[in-house]
Amino acid sequence: MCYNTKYSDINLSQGQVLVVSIRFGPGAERYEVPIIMEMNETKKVVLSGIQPSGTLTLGNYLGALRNWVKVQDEYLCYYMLADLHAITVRQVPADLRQNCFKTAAIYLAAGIDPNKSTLFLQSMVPAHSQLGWVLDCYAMMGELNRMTQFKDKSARHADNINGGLYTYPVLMAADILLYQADLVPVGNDQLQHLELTRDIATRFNHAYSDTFKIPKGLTSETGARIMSLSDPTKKMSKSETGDGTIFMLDSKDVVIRKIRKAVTDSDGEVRYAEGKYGINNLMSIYSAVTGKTFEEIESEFAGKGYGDFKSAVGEAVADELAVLQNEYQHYMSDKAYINQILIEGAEKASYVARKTLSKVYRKVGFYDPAK
Ligand code: ATP
Ligand code: LTN
Repeated sequence: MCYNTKYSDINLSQGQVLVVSIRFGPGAERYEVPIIMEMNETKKVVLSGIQPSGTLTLGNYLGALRNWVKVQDEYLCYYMLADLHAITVRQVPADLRQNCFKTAAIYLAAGIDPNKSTLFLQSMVPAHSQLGWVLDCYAMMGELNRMTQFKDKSARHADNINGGLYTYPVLMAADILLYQADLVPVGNDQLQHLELTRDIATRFNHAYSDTFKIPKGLTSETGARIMSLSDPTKKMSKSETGDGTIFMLDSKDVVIRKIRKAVTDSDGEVRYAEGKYGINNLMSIYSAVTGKTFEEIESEFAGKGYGDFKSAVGEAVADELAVLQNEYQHYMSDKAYINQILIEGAEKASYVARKTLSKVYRKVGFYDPAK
């Protein structure tokens, strides 16, 4: 039997992979055959990920997620839930499962559009672990010893300094290189890992022949490094408990309260200056959310105290998050939809990742009886 189906309403852009499932078979017995169509790749490729190790923070949003949404039309984007990375720190299994699902809903609520970008769960694409192992053999201990995130996290989790925590940046390199990514939108704290990715890729390309694209970071001017409200010399992070972190799902009251309590100096003047860590941080947040420059913010609050400024920051952040929280509730009530997105996303991602992996396997000399 032959069906001629017109896909006139499917707008497949250059480089996107389309997975079509055809259902056939009598009665309730149905078979699904995925067919993958691929357009010639011309758009630049973007890949990024966030660990689903808790509720995402304002730092994750302003430093990463919001920028992912902005570049979706221009680039061919792969956005991952980095669950393999999350287990480098002990997770409660039920919480990790739930956080994966919730983070997928947050990605969608923030505006990641599965018709434009591939949204997937890292553990569903085995090529990440497979390439990660190969690249472990091309990363030097001296390089890994220099990683500041490893040093920070091993100090914070002194009872669990495991091998995964140490080789974490190599798995991140595998994530990026599998998709031949040109650009990686991340916050400033990840630039050292990105530099290592470039070094590993260059080393591999020199040892064999050109295999990997050498990626570049993509950081935003504002929001690339949001600091903790309770200690503005430290990065705001989802694993910090207490009032220093604003979570994307915090209610308006909580956001306003946390910002009101934010640590500031005693100078009393809203201006961006060396050493005014707390105010600088609030100005960065306000600037990222409202689009106002530091000069505009300084003149808006000239002659006013920190109280007025903090109220304005609180309102602006809460309003931005409220829109997203509404969408989030909507997605959370549609489990089947999210599951379907994750299944399709993993199929599309696997297709692309497998191509790079088999190239790598061939180059390093693994025997393939089929060839
Ligand atoms: P954890 O506390 O579990 O280590 P995290 O909050 O630091 O996590 P990640 O999953 O490591 O978040 O980071 C995901 C993305 O969010 C990365 O691109 C990272 O650069 C960005 N990011 C995280 N925290 C901030 C921050 N405070 N400011 C700007 N960007 C951030
Ligand atoms: N290491 C990142 C999360 C992450 C990532 C990636 C970011 C894992 N794989 C690939 C960009 C590209 C972090 O801890 N912030």
